[in-house]
Order: sequence, then structure tokens, then C-alpha cells
Amino acid sequence: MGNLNFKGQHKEAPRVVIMGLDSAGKTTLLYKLKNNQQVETYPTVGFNVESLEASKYGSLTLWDVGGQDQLRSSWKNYLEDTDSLLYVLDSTDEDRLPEATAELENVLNNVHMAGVPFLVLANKQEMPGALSLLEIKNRMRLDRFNDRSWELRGCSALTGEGLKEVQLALERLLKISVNEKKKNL
Ligand SMILES: Nc1nc2c(ncn2[C@@H]2O[C@H](COP(=O)(O)OP(=O)(O)OP(=O)(O)O)[C@@H](O)[C@H]2O)c(=O)[nH]1
Ligand SMILES: [Mg+2]
Repeated sequence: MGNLNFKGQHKEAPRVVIMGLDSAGKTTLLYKLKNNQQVETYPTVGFNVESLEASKYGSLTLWDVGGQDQLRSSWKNYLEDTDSLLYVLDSTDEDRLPEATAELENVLNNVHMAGVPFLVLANKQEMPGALSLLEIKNRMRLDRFNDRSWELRGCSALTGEGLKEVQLALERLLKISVNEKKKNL
């Protein structure tokens, strides 16, 4: 029967885009969430898309978009109708945190992203030297984005640590997003 929306009409699965710099761990995360499997990844050229049976919404559609520098100009093509953004960081890549922050700002400033909730995933937390959540929150100045709902979670896409909480946080944000859409109809 598929998903029904609040009016009982057929509704597409909520759409979540996964973005972040190259090598942040987006594709690893996607397949760990989907199959609980560790996969060998290659830098993504284009995108991967998977549906995830995860929530009371039935299924989610997850878009994992390649993060290499020359691919980032195409990110804007994935943002229309997005219900939530998963923004993945390599917590050990301190040098590129400013670049990751600037790219997040770009995405959030896109016209299609107004008010869209987002979840920052501080990935690779199992690695020695990973930045703490507090450091990440402060350095990225995430409080600037308090005009919308956002959350910050730590995880390891490699070991699966923290992914249950990631899924719960995503569901909370999707609930907010879907309720906002209802209000605006
Ligand atoms: N230690 C550690 N390594 C990870 C983790 N997640 C991903 N990796 C590794 O990081 C590298 C890059 O992972 P990908 O999932 O391909 O990164 P990506 O964000 O999809 O990269 P692009 O497709 O180029 O944008 C791989 O060697 C992964 O095994 C993690 O949580 N911990
Ligand atoms: Mg990838």
C-alpha cells in the first residue's frame, strides 16, 4: 500500500540527503545503516540512493552524494524537497573543519533548505584524536543555526557505534519537518 500522508493520500517516503566532505564516511554510513554491514568504499562519483525501513514513516529515501571538491557544485541539484539533511564530518580531520563548515553553510543557505532540520554527524569518533562534540559545536558555531531544528551526534560508521541514536535523532527531525510542512499547506 505504501505510505499514506496525513490526508490519507499516497505519499513518497521522506527524503534525506547525506552530504559532507570527501572521505567523511557518508557511503560507509549509508550501507551500515541499510545492511549493518561494513563495505569497502570508493570515492563516490555521483550518488548512491537507498531506502531504509527505519521509522514510523515506513521507509526513508537516503541520498548519499559524492563530496569531492569538484562534485560539490552539483549538491544543489539534490536539495529540492529535502525533509532532512545528514551532514557527515570526519572528526579527526581538524584541518578541514573550516572547509566542512563553509560547505554546510552553503547548503543551508540554499533556497530549498529554508527551515529544513539537519543532523551533524561527528563520524570516526572511535579514532584517537577525534574532536569532541563540544569542540565541534563551538568551532562550527552551530548555535548560529538556532532558527531551525538541528542536532549533533557522534558515531562511528565503521563500528556502528552511536548509529541507533543517529536513527532516533533523524526520526525526531523528520517528525518536525513533516509537521512544518503540514502547517504550511
Ligand atoms: N576509522 C573510521 N574510518 C571510517 C569511518 N567511516 C568511514 N571510514 C573510512 O573513511 C574512508 C572514506 O569513507 P567513505 O564512506 O567512502 O567516505 P565518503 O564520505 O562517502 O567519501 P566521498 O564519496 O568521496 O564523498 C574509508 O576508508 C572508510 O572506511 C569511521 O567511522 N571510522
Ligand atoms: Mg561516498
